[in-house]
Parts: sequence; structure tokens; C-alpha cells
Amino acid sequence: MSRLIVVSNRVAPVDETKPTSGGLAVAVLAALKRSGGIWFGWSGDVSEVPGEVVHKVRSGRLTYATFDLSTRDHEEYYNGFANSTLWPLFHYRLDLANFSRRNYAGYRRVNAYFARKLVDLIEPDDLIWVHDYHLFPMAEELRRAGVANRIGFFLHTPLPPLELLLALPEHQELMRSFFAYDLVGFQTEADRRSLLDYAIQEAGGEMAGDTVFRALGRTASAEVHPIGVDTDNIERAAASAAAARYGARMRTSLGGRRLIVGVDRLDYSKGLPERFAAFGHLLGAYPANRNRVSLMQIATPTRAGVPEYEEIRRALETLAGHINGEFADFDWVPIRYLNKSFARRTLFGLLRTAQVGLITPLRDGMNLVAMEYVASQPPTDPGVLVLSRFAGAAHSVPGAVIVNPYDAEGVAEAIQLSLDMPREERVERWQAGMEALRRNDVSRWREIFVSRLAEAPFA
Ligand code: GDG
Repeated sequence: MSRLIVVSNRVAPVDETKPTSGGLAVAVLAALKRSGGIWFGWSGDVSEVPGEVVHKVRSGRLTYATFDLSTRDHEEYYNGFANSTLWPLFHYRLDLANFSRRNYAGYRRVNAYFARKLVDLIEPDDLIWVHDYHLFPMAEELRRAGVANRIGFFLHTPLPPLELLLALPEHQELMRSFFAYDLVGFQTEADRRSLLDYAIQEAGGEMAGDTVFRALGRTASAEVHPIGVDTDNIERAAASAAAARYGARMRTSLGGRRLIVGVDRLDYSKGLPERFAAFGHLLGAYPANRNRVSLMQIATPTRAGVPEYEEIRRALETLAGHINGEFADFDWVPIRYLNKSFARRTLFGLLRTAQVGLITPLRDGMNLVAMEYVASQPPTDPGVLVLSRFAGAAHSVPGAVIVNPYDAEGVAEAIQLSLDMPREERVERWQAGMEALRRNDVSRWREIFVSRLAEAPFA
């Protein structure tokens, strides 16, 4: 069997007791733990003298191969082009995207650097699987270095429509780097469509089969392979004694009141101000909820080096303050806003105690928390997932109450409907969701992608 080499910007900490609060790292770790392989990428450390050395650590069947980045690389490649240009653009936020040639040059430089380091590890039969928007040019760089292995790519974020992609000054170079892969995987059909529209309408390519396209002299397959979670493990962890202790503490603190929960990285794509506003609307329009229901929002800090993240943090504090100021009572705080991270077990215990999981991103590739909420529920008395139609998960988790996150009144209505939902309907919806999550869990995602990649070339 071929070895699998996974390449991603960040590699999860080898010490699994440290929280990993990023969807990609959570998913790749779950996908690789059992199958084994090499996980290659940035260590997460920045040093003035960037690591010429690749550190290798073995943990079970998985080998971590990591290296440091220099301060300049971190600024231009990671904070710069990846997180200040591509992230907002790919989440349809052209208004927040910064365009800088210097950052783009840094992005190319770091991709070339990743590729140079990786080449030494590659054996002829290895399958190489590159992840996410940080590393589009990897295949091109590896091909240039003579690597003939099969190389696949999975995009965890959305890919926006052609007209938005064209706003990127370097769209031609960046998008053609997709074409050097054998297989490109997306979360949803809309994302796949964006690549094919680009390949055909902008790059003059053509389809050569259901999924296979030809553009600029290269052939690749563009496919939808939605990611999943480690369903069984989450189910077990949420039902564990440790999780139950956190659940019990939570219930005591609620004093018989009901709980709505949201867990997200603190990011403008997650629709947090809109979510707070919808909750405020719930309290205003349905007064029976006052002193009866709380919203607990865990917003895990990320990407502190990007100014937009400081701004969203301030905006949320103000908004939570306003709503709490208007509705709080001496024994009740409407919004519990937590700007910190928790251990996974704690998180699942908290998700399990909430009657409503409120996951309302303005745009999200998939959203694993939506799936984690469903997998954490008690089977005989599950809560209801209220989910944005703009999360990839809306196509993968049946049984959710689907909302438009921009419509505060509609979201408030959906929350009320969920709070009032009879147990029978809740169980039915939950079972539909769980069935899908068990069928398409993260191991299955890995198996399908890797077996498709092994079938390449598709020409
Ligand atoms: C990207 C795409 C796509 C969060 N806070 C804590 C914590 N988390 C964990 C969650 C979940 C993960 O982080 C977040 O994953 P999401 O999918 O919700 O969001 P992104 O980080 O934006 O992920 C996304 C994903 O990649 C996978 O393809 O779904 O669309 O944007 O697992 O539980 N974990 C711990 N403490 C926290 O405080 N331990």
C-alpha cells in the first residue's frame, strides 16, 4: 500500500492534550490517527532563524515532520496573503480583503520553501495530499522539482464565484496552480462549480468527463468530497463521566433555565454579531424567554496578528454589553460570552447540555461544530441544531432547522420553534443527522479521497 503524506500549513500539536481549535487540524488529526502516514507542515513556531531542519516526531502510526517559519514569512505568507487576502475573499468578503504584491511574493516564497523541504521525504509510491488555501502552489512547485507522484488537494473553505475570484490581482497565477493537481476536492457542489467556471470560462478549458477537466494543457478531476467528524469518538466523549461533570456544573449555574450554545473561532465569517442580534431579537419579540433562556457563545481567539480579528472582538464585546444591559436581571445574564478555548471533552459536555445549537456562519466551507453538536446530543432527549444555509454543513447534516443568518427575525423565529419542538420531532431530526454523520465520518472522507487519488491520472 502507498504511504500517505499530508501537507498542511499547520500541523496539530503532537501533545494531544493541547486544544486544537482549527477545523483542518482537528479533521486531519482524526483522519490520520488510525491510518498513519506523514504529516508535514509548519510547527506553529516563529523564529528569527527559520528552521533549516525538519523535526520528525513519531506518535503511534503517524510521523509529524515540522519546521519553523521566519518572522517575515509568517507576516507576509500567513498573516498576509493567506489570512488577509485569500481568507476574506474566499468567504465572499471582498470589502475586507487586502491586496499586496509583497505578501503575494511571500506566499510564493514560502510555498517554494515547503516544497524544497518536502522533496527529500518523498518516495516514488507516496500519495501526496495537500490541504487548504495556504498551499495552492505546492503541486506546481513539486512538479517543477521533478516529483511525478500523484498529488491531491482539498479545499476546506468555500471557493467563491468567478466574478469574485477575478478581483484577485494574481488570479491567473493562483488559479492555474490548481491545475497541477491530479485531484481537487471540495466541500460542496457550489465550490466545485466555481473552479470549473474559472477553468472553462476564464482559462479556456473544457470538460473531458463528469468530473475531469482540461485546462492550460493539464488534466485534473474536480470532485465534491464533504468532510466529516470522528462521530463515534465524539459520541463517546460527550457521554463520558468527565463531560457529564461539566454538563452538571453548567446546569447548576443555569438554575433550571434553558441554554442555546454557539462555539466558533472568533472570525468574521462566523456571523457572531448577527447571531447576537438575532438572540436580542428573540428576547425582544418573545418576552417569555426573558430570564428563561441564555445564549452561551464560546469564541476561541485566533489569528491575533490580523487587525480585522481585533475589530470583531471589540464589536462583539460591545454588542453583548448592549444586549445584557437591556435585558439582564439580578440573577440572569442573557449572553455568556467566553473569549477562551476549552478542552474538547469539556466542549462536548457543554454542547450536550444545550437545547439549541446555534451555528449561523455567513459563509463556511463545512463547519465541524454543527456536526459535533449533533454527535454530542443525548439520543432520547436531543437538542435542535439551528444552522445557516451558507455553511457547507447545511448540505451534509439533515434534520437541522435551516436559517438565513442575515435575517435576525427569521433566526429568532427558528430558535423559538426549536425551543418549542416536541421531543418526538427532535428525536426524528437528530436520528436523520446522526445517520448521515455515521455514514460519512472523517475516516470515510479520508478513505474516499485517498482511493480516488490512487486512481489518478484520470486522463
Ligand atoms: C475550517 C473551515 C471546515 C473550536 N473552539 C475550540 C475548539 N474548537 C474546534 C471545534 C471544531 C474546530 O475547532 C473548528 O472547526 P470548524 O469547521 O467549525 O471551523 P474552521 O476552524 O473555520 O475550519 C470549515 C473545517 O476547516 C474543516 O474542513 O469545516 O468550514 O473554515 O472541531 O470543536 N476545540 C477545542 N477548544 C476550543 O475552545 N478543543
